[in-house]
Amino acid sequence: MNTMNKPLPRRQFFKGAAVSAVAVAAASVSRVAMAALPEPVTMTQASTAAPLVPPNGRPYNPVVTLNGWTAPWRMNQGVKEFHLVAEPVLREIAPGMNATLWGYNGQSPGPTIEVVEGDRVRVFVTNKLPEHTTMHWHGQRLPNGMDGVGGLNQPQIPVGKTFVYEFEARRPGTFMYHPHADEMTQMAMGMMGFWVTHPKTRHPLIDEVQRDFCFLLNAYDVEPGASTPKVNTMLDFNLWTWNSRAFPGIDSLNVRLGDKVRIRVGNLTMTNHPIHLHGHEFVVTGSDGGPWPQAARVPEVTTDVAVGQMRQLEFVADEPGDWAFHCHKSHHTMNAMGHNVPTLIGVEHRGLVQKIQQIIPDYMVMGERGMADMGEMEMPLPDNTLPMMTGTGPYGPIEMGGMFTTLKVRKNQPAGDYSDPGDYVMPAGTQAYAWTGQTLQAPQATAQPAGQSPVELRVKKPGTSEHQH
Ligand SMILES: [Cu+2]
Repeated sequence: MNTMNKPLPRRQFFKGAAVSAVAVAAASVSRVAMAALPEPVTMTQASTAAPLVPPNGRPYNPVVTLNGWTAPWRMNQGVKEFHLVAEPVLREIAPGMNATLWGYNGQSPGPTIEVVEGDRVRVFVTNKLPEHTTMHWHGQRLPNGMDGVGGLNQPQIPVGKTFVYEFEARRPGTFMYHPHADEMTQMAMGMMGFWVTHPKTRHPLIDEVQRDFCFLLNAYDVEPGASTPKVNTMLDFNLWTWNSRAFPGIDSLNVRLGDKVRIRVGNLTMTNHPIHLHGHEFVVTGSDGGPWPQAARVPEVTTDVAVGQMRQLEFVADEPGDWAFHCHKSHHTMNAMGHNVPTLIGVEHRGLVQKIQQIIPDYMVMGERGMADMGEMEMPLPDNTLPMMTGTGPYGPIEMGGMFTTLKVRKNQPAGDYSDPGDYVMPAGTQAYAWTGQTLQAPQATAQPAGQSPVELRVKKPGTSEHQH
């Protein structure tokens, strides 16, 4: 898995910020300079960026976007200004596979936007796509004309144009953004991003946490060997991703033992995802509807995130180890190539192989003892294609792809350090092991309860008289 904490390439942004400072000072003389947009920040990597500690405005504990980053802003006379550029991007889904997607500022998803309850926010959206777009701010309270449904609330943003959205972030919570224009295409191509509004003061239903992670659930249908998603797919997606990354490309969530952890998840796929954490129970503390009342919070180890929903999972990471964290739909923890393979479990067809190979020289036996062989097989794949299940752990292939990663809980992970601590070293005597002693005979149920006659089975077939067996 990739290491984290790559610094943001912020030089471009600060160059823009410096220009704007001049513009603000000269506002009375130059309206043209005032109109200068904040320089868009472009991200070239798919690694997890370090949290962006707010350089101005109200302080807060920033989130960490899994395989993503937070957009820097320009403070302009008390307004936080962001600049999102909708454009074609190249996204590494996992090492060995790049997808040609549409996104924002160089990546899909776009950067996370973090603001504080009560902040005035101005977002410039520049359209560098080959077709029109808009931006919808999912879950926000805002004026109707800022809601971004093309045709309903505003004209579409034409190719090459910039629109401005401005509103106050009225509710603290977990939100997302995406186009409301040619949605099926634009979301199938990866256009989306996360939005977090931090509370401005202590909120009775929003706890302070040491680690605050966020990511979006998304899915693509990319033919093996291709790189552009099929945009008309409705059901049969073959790449199940978190923030447009598939395991083993998804970074681990690295925390310190005893940390209170929040994980914010939003679903922009076309199906539901039961998100499952090993080794701990969590409570769902809120959604895009806001913080949940205490009475609505129950312990869970899996929570379903339906289409268009967001959930906040919270727990104390008090069990050290490398804990699996994944979608519980087993076909969502697989990559492409897992589809349309017939079930061959129990089918002995090795005798046929030589005959078939006379016709199809590359023919291979697959799956007659289960599919686990696939995790180890060195099968030639088309270029730019992920094997079906590829992650490797300290004890062998993990046999997962797709929506899978790990929560790494370590006693000596320093506070604020998000780097990957490596594999967990288990204390002696705490790991399952191969049994080498005598195999015990399992006790058997007696054939019939004492003192009773054998059970009779009567079958009545349609159109026949009753038979006794
Ligand atoms: Cu799923």
